Amino acid sequence: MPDTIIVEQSGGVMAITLNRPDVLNAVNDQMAGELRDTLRQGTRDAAVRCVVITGAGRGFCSGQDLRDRAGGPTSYREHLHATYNPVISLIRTMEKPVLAAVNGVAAGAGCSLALAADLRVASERASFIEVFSRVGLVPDSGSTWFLPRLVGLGKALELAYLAEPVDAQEALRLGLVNRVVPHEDLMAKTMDLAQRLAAGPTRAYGLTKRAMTYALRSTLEDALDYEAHMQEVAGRTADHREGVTAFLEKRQARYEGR
Ligand code: T3D
Repeated sequence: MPDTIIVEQSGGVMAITLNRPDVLNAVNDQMAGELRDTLRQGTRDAAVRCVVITGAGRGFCSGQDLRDRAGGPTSYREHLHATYNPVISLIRTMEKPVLAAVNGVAAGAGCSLALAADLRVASERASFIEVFSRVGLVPDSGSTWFLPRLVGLGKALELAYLAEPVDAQEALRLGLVNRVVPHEDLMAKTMDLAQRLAAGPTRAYGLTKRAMTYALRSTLEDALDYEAHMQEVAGRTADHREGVTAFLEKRQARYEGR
């Protein structure tokens, strides 16, 4: 049983709450391990059709627990490979929608964690800080990959150099988040969206995620080829047959994610 995170599963949605509120959900090695194992389980479990990540208390996640960094040199390369990188890779390779419900500050690797999700729903109280340079570090846990893709290189470098907070409305304007909602509605609105996605053609969503990730590093020709391959797979799913049948019968489709 994890104790740095809370995991709840219902109606096809796995909700993960980072649960170290006294330190704004700073990540220690135990939390990174529990998050990795839970995401692995969510990847494998066919009953999980959408994942939501949020934080307990007033923060989303303040990144690395700096109290574990008071003792002097450590190999950050090894630490990142062992802790954050598997978490980020699982989120990006999991063929199911992953949502971040950003309830408060998302800083450092906590900001990267939010950016790794497919969609971000932000509370009006959310903020994003590429805080790394404040402690003399480089953006990690995927921020160098996500940020320029989401906001463009110039803005990404500005956010990384200056390490100033971006509030929810500015994040929406920049394309860092998909939606901003009143704080008290955050979980209800995010869970509504998660349930809607979990009831959708989740095999097709997974293949869409794979195809778009592939397209980010390919030529148009290769992307067209890969799309055709993904469509071949989607075209053979029960959900595709159900979608076409439901259209012809003029009724709502009932997707099962297979
Ligand atoms: O290790 C490696 O492998 C390298 C990887 C690095 C990845 C990274 O994430 S590096 C970046 C690490 N994170 C930070 O540098 C952020 C540190 N936190 C802050 O700058 C601020 O807390 C915030 C801007 C996020 C929020 O500020 P504010 O004023 O809203 O809250 P606060 O008062 O600073 O924090 C509340 C409490 O949480 C406070 O404890 P206290 O005084 O009530 O006992 C604070 O010390 C604690 N806290 C916040 N963030 C962290 C933390 N404790 C440990 N580690 C933290 N990251």
